Amino acid sequence: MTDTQNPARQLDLLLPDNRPSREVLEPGALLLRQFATPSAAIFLQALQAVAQQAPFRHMRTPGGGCMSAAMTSCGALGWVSSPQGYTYTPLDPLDQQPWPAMPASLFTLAQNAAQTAGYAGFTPNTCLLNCYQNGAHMGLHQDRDEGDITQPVVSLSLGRTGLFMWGGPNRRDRVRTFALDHGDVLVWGGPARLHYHGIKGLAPSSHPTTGLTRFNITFRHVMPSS
Ligand code: MD3
Ligand code: FE
Repeated sequence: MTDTQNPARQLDLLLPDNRPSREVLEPGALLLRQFATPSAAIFLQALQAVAQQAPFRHMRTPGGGCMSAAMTSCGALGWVSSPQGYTYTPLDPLDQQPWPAMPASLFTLAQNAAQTAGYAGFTPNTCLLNCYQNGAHMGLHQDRDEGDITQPVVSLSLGRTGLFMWGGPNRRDRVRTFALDHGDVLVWGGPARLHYHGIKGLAPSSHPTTGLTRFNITFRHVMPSS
């Protein structure tokens, strides 16, 4: 296939030899554009299977509000927000059943991405699935409920483009915004693991498969006692 026939090349998403691009955002943070695109349909199927067992829901927040992104989890532990705070639980509070198992396709993708970024032996035991519709966003925050920050966080974006905000170790640090597209994978570890980040909103676009919806799947290793 020539470059002009390859849609990914036309968008400069692949390197000249057709490998996905890698962008070092800063030490410990790597953006693997299009890393998951070849198998994206499989990952969307896995997401749907999880959501069939543990539906997306808008969780309440300690501040008295409600998350504008709908969420669910899979794996041994699931992330839960409630008026009492943020925590990881072995049971889905909606039905008191264990969270769905992490689909092997997703576990393997996360492990491969981590390995590519230099984190061998990533063993995520929790996977948070976020669903963004028109108007949804996620304010600047740190991910620090895991108890183990020696392992990285891996995130997979699927569907409509999201506008990602990426700051520094302090809330007041300068924030950069960039687009996360279908198939893009981020790996954050080391010094970048506790940086502030969020989702400003969705791009004025739609995706051939998911329409106006954006999904994000994050993989983490949580200390079960935390
Ligand atoms: C940087 N999700 O679920 S993914 C989250 O697109 C979350 O739904 C966003 O932030 C989303 O907590 C952003 C990219 C991401 C995820 C985790 C990180 C960036 C990160 C953890 C530490 C530093
Ligand atoms: Fe986060």
